[in-house]
Amino acid sequence: MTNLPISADLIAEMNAAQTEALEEDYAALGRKLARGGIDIDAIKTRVAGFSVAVPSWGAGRGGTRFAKFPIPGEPTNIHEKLEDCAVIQQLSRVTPRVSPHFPWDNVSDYAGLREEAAHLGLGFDAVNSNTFQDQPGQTHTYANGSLAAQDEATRLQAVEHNIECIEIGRQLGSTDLTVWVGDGTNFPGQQDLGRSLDRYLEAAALVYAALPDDWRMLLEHKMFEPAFYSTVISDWGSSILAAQELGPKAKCLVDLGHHAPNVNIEQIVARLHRFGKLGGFHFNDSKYGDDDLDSGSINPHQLFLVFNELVEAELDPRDGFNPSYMIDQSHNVTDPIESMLSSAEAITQCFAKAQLVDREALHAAQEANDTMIAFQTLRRAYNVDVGPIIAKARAEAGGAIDALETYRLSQFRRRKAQERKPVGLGAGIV
Ligand code: AFD
Ligand code: MN
Ligand code: MN
Repeated sequence: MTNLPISADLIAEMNAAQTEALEEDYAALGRKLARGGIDIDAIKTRVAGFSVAVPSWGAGRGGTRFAKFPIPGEPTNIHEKLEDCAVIQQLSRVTPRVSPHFPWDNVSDYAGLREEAAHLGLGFDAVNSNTFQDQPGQTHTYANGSLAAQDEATRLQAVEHNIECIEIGRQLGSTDLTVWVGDGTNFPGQQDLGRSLDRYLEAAALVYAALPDDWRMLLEHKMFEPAFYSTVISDWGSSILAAQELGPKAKCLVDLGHHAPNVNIEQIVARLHRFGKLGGFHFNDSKYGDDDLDSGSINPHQLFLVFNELVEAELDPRDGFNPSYMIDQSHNVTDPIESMLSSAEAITQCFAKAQLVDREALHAAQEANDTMIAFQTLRRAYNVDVGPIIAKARAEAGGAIDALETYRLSQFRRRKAQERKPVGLGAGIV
C-alpha cells in the first residue's frame, strides 16, 4: 500500500503532539468507567472492530434540485472518488469500504478497479443500481417508473440493469445489491396502487433469482420523492412484505431520512430484526424530510437509540445479525471529506455509547417497571464523552487523533484543485 494520499509522517507528527493529552483523557475516562464496572480497553476493542462504508457519490459535493455549488478539487470520476475515500479511511480507520453506484461509477475494467481500491487500502461494499434516471442512449425511459413500470420492456430493462450491477459487484468483491427505486405517482389515480406493487414484486423476483447464494438484496424504502403522492416501496411495512415475498436473501435497508417526520426509527429497527429482515442502514440526519444532512448533526440522540437497538439485536440474534452500515449523505455546503470524517466519528460515538449501557440494570429496571431507572440507564451511557476511546482506537490503527485538523494541514483539497478538472454547475441529487 504505497499509494496512500496523506503523508504518514504528517499523521505521526500530529499524533505525537497530541498523544500525551489523549493518554490523560483516556486514563481519566478509564477510571470513571471502571467505577461502573466497565473495562475501557474492552470497549476500545469493540470500537476498533466497528466499520461503516462510505458512498462513492458522497465524495462529490451534493446539491438540491435548485442548485449545486461545486468546490475546486472535488472528484469527477470513480478513480478520484476512491482517492478521496482513501483519505477518509486513512485518517479515520473506520471506513474501509466504498459503496459504488451504477452507471455513475462505470469503468471498463472492474478487476482493475478492485486492485486500484486495494492499493488505496479500500474494498467495496454494497453495489447500488440506478433506475431513477435515464442515461444517454437508453432504450426505454424511466419517466413512468422502472421495476414497477406499466410497460413490460421498461421493467425488463430495469431488471437487466440490476443483474448487470450484480455482475459488476461480483468482480468488485461485493455481496449486497441495494435497490432503491423512485417509482411512484404524483397524482391520485395515476397508477393503481395494488397493481403497481404487483409489477414491482414480479420484476424484483427476477433480480432476486439472479443473486449468487452468498448475496443479499437490500430493499430501501422511501416515503416520497421523486414521486410526491405515492411511492411503490414507501415504508418499512411495504419493504418487509416485499422482502418476505422475495425470500431469505432479501432484507430491508433503513435510510434514516426516508420516514415521516418524528417516526420512531429505533422501533422499526427492532421490528425488522425481530422478523430476521434487518439488512442495513444508510446513515444521515434530517430535520424536515430526506434532507441527507450529516449523521448526528441534528439528532444524535436518535442515532444512539438506533445503536442501542442494534446492541440488543446482537445479544438476541434470532435468525442472525449482520446489518451493513453505510453513510448516505449529500454534502451541499461542506467539503465532503470533512463531512464524512465528522459523520464517521458521530456514528462511531453512538456505537460506543450503546456499548456502555448497563444491560443488566436496564433489563432489571424494565422487568420491575421502574421507568425512571430504565431511562436513566440509557441516559448515563449517552452522556459519556467517548471521544478518547475512539481517538485512541483510531491512533492505534494508524489513523489521526485529530482527523479533521490533520486533513486541513495536509492541504489535500488544495493540491487536488490544481490537478483535477473543475466540475460544472447544475443541480445535484443524492
Ligand atoms: C436516494 C436513496 C438511495 C439512492 C440515492 C441516490 O437514499 O440510497 O441510492 O439517494 O442518489 O434518496
Ligand atoms: Mn439511501
Ligand atoms: Mn435519500
